[in-house]
Formats: sequence, C-alpha cells, structure tokens
Amino acid sequence: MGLTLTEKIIKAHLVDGEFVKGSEIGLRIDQTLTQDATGTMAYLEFEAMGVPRVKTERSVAYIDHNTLQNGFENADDHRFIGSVAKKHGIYFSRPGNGICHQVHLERFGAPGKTLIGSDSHTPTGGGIGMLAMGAGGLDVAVAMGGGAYYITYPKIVKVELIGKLNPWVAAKDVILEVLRRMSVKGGVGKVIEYCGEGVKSLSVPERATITNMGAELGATTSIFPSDEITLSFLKAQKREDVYVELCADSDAVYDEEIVINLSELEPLAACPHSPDNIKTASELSGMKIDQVCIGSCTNSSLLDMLKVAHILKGRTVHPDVSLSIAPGSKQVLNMLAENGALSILIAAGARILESACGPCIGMGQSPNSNGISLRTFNRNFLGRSGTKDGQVYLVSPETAAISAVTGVFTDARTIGDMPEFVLPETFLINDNMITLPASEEEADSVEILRGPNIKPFPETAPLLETIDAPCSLKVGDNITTDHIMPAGAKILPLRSNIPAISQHCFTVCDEQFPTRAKELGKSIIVGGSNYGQGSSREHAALAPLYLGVKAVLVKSFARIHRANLINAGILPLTFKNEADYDKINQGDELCLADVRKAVIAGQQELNLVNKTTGDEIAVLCELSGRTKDIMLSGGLLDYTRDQLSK
Ligand code: MIC
Ligand code: SF4
Repeated sequence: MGLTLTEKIIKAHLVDGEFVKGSEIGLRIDQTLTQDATGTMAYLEFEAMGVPRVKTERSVAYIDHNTLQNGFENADDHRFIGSVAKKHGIYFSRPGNGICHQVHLERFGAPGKTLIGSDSHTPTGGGIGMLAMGAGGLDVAVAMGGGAYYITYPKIVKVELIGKLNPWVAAKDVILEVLRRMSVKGGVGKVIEYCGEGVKSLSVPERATITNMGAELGATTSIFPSDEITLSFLKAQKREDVYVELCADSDAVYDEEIVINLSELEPLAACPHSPDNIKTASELSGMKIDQVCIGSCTNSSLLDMLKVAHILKGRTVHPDVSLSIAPGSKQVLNMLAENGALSILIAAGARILESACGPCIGMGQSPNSNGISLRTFNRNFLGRSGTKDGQVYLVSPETAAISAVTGVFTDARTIGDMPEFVLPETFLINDNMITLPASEEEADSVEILRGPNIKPFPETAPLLETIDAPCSLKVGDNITTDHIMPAGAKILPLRSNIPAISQHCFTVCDEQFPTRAKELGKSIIVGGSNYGQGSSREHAALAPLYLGVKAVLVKSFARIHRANLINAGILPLTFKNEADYDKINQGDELCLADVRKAVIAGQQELNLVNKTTGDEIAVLCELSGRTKDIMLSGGLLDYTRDQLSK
C-alpha cells in the first residue's frame, strides 16, 4: 500500500510511537519558529530547561506581532528575544523584516522538513511541502532542546483540485470553499493534503495562502506536494539546494476525499464572526463598507501586492473607505518600491503599514463603531479587530482592492481583463535584517537583556488527589482563544507578564471572571464543542492556571489548546454524553474524587459529582502514557525537568 505525502514525512521523522492512526506519535523536529507575542514565554521556558544551544537544524525568532511600541514593554521583549537568540544559536529576524510565516517561506522553509512554530499559522510552510504545525511555546521550547513533538497520528484528507481558477478568483476563495464544506472544526485531528491537476496552476504563494488558512479548519496542518513550481520558487529565492521532489504515492490511501473544481469557484467571503460563515461575493455585492485592510500572513506576498497594485492603478480609494496595506515582508516591500508598484498604492491613497501583523491582531486600524471591514486576513472572531461591534469579512486581495475603490462590496470578476501575473525569476535577496547567533565560543559572554515587565513562568503544582471546586465559568460552543485570552494593542504588551495579563482572561465573555476565579482559589471551567479554537497562544492556558483553574470540562477541544492545557498542568476533560453539559450551571460545586489515583491507573472514564444538584456525570479523561505523566508532574516544564534530571 502506498503512502500519502504526510505519511512519508511522518515516517522519516518518527522517533516515538507506532505508525497507527489515532495513537500518539513523537516527531523529530528539523526547524522551529517563534514570534514575539508567544516568544518571550517560549524563551523563558527554553532557558528554564537549561539547554545551552538549540539542537534543531534551524530555529528562527521573529518580531512581527507586538510592533506598536506604546510604552517600554514590547521593545523590552524584542531586546530580550534578540539576546536569547544570540546566546542560544537562534537566527533573529528583526522588527521590520516581516511576518514570520511569509519570511520563513521565503528564506528558510524546505520541502520534506518538519517545522513547529509558536503560532497557529505555521502550516503556511505546507505551501512548499513542509510538515509545518502550530504549537504552544513550551512545545517549541522542548523541540529547540532536541525533544520530540507529539501529535495524534492524523487522519489524512485528500483534496483533489481539478480545473483552473477563473480570472479574479483567488487562492483565498479555494480555502474559503474548503471552510464552507468542512467548517471550523472539520479539520480537527486531520491533515489536509492537496493534489490533482489543479495544483499545477497554483504558485507557491497561492498554495501558502491555502495551507495558512487551513489553521481555521482546526487541522493539524495542510500540505502541497513539492514539484517544479516549488523548485522555481526556491530558485528565485536562490535556495534551490533545499529542493526535493515530494508527492503522495499513486496508490496512497486516504481517510476522506474531497474534489474541488477550481473552474467552478467564484469569489467568496467569510462573514462575521467566523471563518466558516461563507457567502458569495455576489450575494454581498452592493453592501456599503467602511474599511479595507490588505496584508497578514495569509495574503501579503509579492503576487498579492502586484494584483492589488494592478487594480488600484490610476484609481482613488473611495472617500468613505480607509484602505491600509501591509506588505508581508521587507523583501516584498522592497521589491514593490523598486518596481514602482508601491508608488501606485500610495497614489491611490492606501495607508502603507510596516511589514508586520498589524491590524490582524488588533495592533491598530480598528474599524469605526459598527464598521464594516473587508480584510484579506484569516480570522474574524468577535472583537478581534479591537472594535467590539466591528463587522469583519474575510476576502481575497482582489475583492478587497476593488471594493476599496467602489466603496461597496464588489465581486472581483467585474474588474475586467486580467493580465497574467508571474513571479519574478529572482526575488530581491537581502538578509541584512536577520541577525546570526553568536558562535559557540562567544555565546558565554552574551548577556540576556530582561525588562521589568518580564515575569517568570507561573507556579505549577502536581495533579491534586481530588479536585473539589466550583464551576467558575460556563461558556458555549466554538470559544476561541481570543475569547479566553484577548489580544489587541492594549493587552499584547502583557504577554510576558502572566499575573497582569490574567486580569483580561475571558473578559470578552464575562468582565468579572478574573476577579471571581482568583477569589475562588481553585475552580473548573465548563464549555461546549471546539473549545479553544484559533491561535496557539499558551497564555490561554497560563492565565487560567494563574487564576487557579484546575480542570476544563467541554464537549470537545481544539488540538493546540488541549495540548497547551496539559502543558500547563490543567486537566482536559470531555463529557461522555454531550447532553450532560446542561447538568452544570455556573457556580455549581463540583467534585472529581481521587482523580490522581484514577489518572495513575490510566482510568479514562471518571465520575464527576455535581454537589449542588446531586447529579453524577460521566466524564472522559483521555491521556496517553506521556500526557498522563505530564499531568501528574504539573505540566510539561516540570515533566521535562524531571526527565532531564534522570
Ligand atoms: C493569531 O493570529 O491569533 C496569532 C496572534 O498569530 C496567534 C498567536 C498569538 O496569540 O500570539 C496564533 O495564531 O497562534
Ligand atoms: Fe500575524 Fe495575523 Fe498571521 Fe496571526 S494570523 S501570524 S496575527 S498576520
């Protein structure tokens, strides 16, 4: 029986576990990346492990999220990360060099390699045939120290692309179509593998748009084959030496199959407030808009920007619309400046932003009250833009650019003839904003520069004998990490200060939660399905840890968040019968008697008593040998320290 592309890469990197679907496997990690909003914690954790130099083939620290320096905090974090990188053998991409995923694709990614990043959009690397996965900072720290990365052996979904995109229909519309079909939880536990004739008509940046936003399916990752198109992209980046041809065997067996005819697609949009709330652009056409933002790790490549420039050429942004554009990397921005496209964008009235995440993470450009904002980004969760009642629609750069000019939602197919957009034979290569680490001899003398806002990792404790605690919060389905630990310009500077950031935990749902949880001392959170979808931010586990949350009981979890809870020593539980969700109310006194003994015994089903109502509820505690030990130790940091001392 032949292998899928994913299985080939897994097989070449398997260091622990069996080649069996659904079981936990450990993978050797070739490359890691971090960004600054998750990076400070990741490097504090790495330091705590006491490993002098990273053991990966390449580890890169990017500064791209917290670039608004409204106070000393972010600048201090940048300086801290820069100094850790220098000391411990990590490449450092300085602020201004671009968004981690865009730069990594351009300058470091390599087909067939494994990559984990402390950012959920790390699967962007799947655009060049990497097995690239988002992970919590602690998992990235462990991988930098040479440890394996653990995932559940995924189901593989074959997405066969046939046909060819029509003019002004974009790669973004392909992933929006996949989201329409599979939903934001349809990818949990799966890898989405693209193949078929249609793949040959998609360039690397287009493939990367698709794998990037595969994160919104909840998928472990998404991947394209590595072929002659990958080779020409790598050649243009002067990195053809890393090329290897890779694809699935013709007799590979998949768990699910989907066929998408590219020729039948039309421009789509994800409507507020979920990436799978899809409508066609023609259905929305004519709706008045207030803002357009072009950029983010999904759509900020040179190709995207050239299309936008073509559409804006000789036109002016509509008087009622604010248009911002953030090219994804210094390479993209520099090339736009050299080929004149930047001048077209400026002339049209675009507000040019630095090459960073910017509005995507609420770092500026929040829309007006109730404002309708068209964004080329990947997430439109409630409040993420920084305006609570902002209405964010996720679209392609083509739809965004034409709508910015007309002032209303516009179907990009009305633009007229489309020229052929081709990638340059050579990109402008200038890595002067990537600082190399110190040599091993010099590393000892590198001083780590810490600011006063950088506080240590919160205290953890081994799993309790009995968890006897009230339900401090009950929430519904599809709770995102943006609900649990909101981001935005005001809160992000506290990412290195867990006590301070915890004061914002869950405030989107309930302003009183942090005070209540802290007063209760210990508590349990109850939630619905797909709990913790979205980002990889481990702060969504570390803040609850700090506030005394001992267990989270839900209908189902998103992959990375569940792992982050275990890493933080918080027990993840699911209802055996989803209907039992109704048997718990906020404030009820709950008890899991002898839970530690049960976990040690490997018991998967536990009895939770609702002492307020007298109900007995069966809950599942599905831990493998390794995750069981992590829970018993009080989290991954304690577990790794124990392992290292052995
Ligand atoms: C996001 O897009 O939500 C982020 C901000 O990039 C996060 C990481 C973070 O919260 O720092 C992600 O995607 O993992
Ligand atoms: Fe940055 Fe947005 Fe991409 Fe997250 S999704 S990495 S915030 S650009």
